[in-house]
Amino acid sequence: MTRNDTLFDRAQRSIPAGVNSPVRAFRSVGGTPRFLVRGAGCHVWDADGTRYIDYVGSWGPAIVGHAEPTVVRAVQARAADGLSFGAPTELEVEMAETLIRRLPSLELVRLVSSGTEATMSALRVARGYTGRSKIVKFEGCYHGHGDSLLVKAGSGALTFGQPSSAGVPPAIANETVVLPYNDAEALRALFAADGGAIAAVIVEPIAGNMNLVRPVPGFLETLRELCDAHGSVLIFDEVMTGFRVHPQGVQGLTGVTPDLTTLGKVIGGGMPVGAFGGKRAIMNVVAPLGPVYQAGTLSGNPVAVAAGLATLALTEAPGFYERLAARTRAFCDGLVSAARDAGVEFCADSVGGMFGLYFSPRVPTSYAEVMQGDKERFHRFFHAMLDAGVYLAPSAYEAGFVSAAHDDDALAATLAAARVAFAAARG
Ligand code: KE4
Repeated sequence: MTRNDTLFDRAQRSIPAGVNSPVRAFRSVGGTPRFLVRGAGCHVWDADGTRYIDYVGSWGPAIVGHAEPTVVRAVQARAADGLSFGAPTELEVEMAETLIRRLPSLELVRLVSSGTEATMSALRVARGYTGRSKIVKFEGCYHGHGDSLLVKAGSGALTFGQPSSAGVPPAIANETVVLPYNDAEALRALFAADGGAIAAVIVEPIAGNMNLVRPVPGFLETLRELCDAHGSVLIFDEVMTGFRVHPQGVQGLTGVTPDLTTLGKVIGGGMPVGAFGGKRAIMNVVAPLGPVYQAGTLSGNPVAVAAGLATLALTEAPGFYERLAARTRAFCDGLVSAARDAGVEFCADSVGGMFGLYFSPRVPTSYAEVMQGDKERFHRFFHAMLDAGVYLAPSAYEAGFVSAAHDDDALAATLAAARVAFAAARG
């Protein structure tokens, strides 16, 4: 029994499936989850002392690497003055001003403690602002575990084959319309039939929870056009893509401007910070300004915000995003070359510091195409890479992440491991 095995047995006696978030349980890839004890730069260590090159990065937050010294010092200094007050602090004003400065579509923004809180709050704001109830989401997109959004969701829900969760009352689920991602015509038809009843369309503007799936040309523009025509609120869920794929997220990359944006992950740098915001006219409905209630004991928590601000400051270094995108692209190109040499059908895609790996003939543009990928091959590849000291997301339906701390040595070691792992994956 390894330390990981012992800890996993112990954890399952007190925590459902031994984990505090389902995707961590390794249920789809099999085997024992690694109990991580330390991170530094692009590396993490597990309870048995094994070191891994980390391409999960806490599912996106670790964009500057683990235990980055300036981030750690910011947290230590802030914590020394008290952890939380439940009162306004200057630091959360600085965070709000930073987000507004970096995302021009934001006029007012509220901080929360997770991406789930951000998306559930944004939906309530859209419903309160429009007076309508119906929302539209897309199959394979994951927006956290709010009731209205656990309908044909991605990420862990998709990984375990329960895209629509038990426990969501039909009365709530029936207010959520799910369409195929990238299917603009299906959206046109829905709005033609029911546009006046639609409060909001929420979308991952680059999907990362059914693996990485880009919007096809015109898809986001169509969302914008139809929401304008029917008075519906367009919500870009940039919890994963915000400050990850571009200095201004997908809205900066594409020029398509949402009415509301949800954020998380990078803006907390590994500490619990989320945010929702957008047009002042819409955000004016948020309590206590307006009638839409939303609250949080630890919202804007100064220690968490200190980590986020220090992380965001590091991403503003000259050339940060260019270097991150180039490194991520080199990672993908190297894997494609290794797979070709091993005679394995494989492709990869990346946008900024986020990537997708597919055991498929071509990069998928829809949920249906993602589902045609060779999941068993991925599982064999995942474990061969894990055994070689490379920690990938334990699911064929997750995007992966490169950080500013992934250097040439880490990339070379990863590609050396991949040459062996693809041969193992071939089966
Ligand atoms: P959190 O509540 O997990 O902070 O954020 C929910 C969320 C919302 N929107 C998007 C686009 C997201 O990707 C997420 C969370 N992402 C997953 C990873 N695919 C978190 C990992 C997990 O659930 O443990």
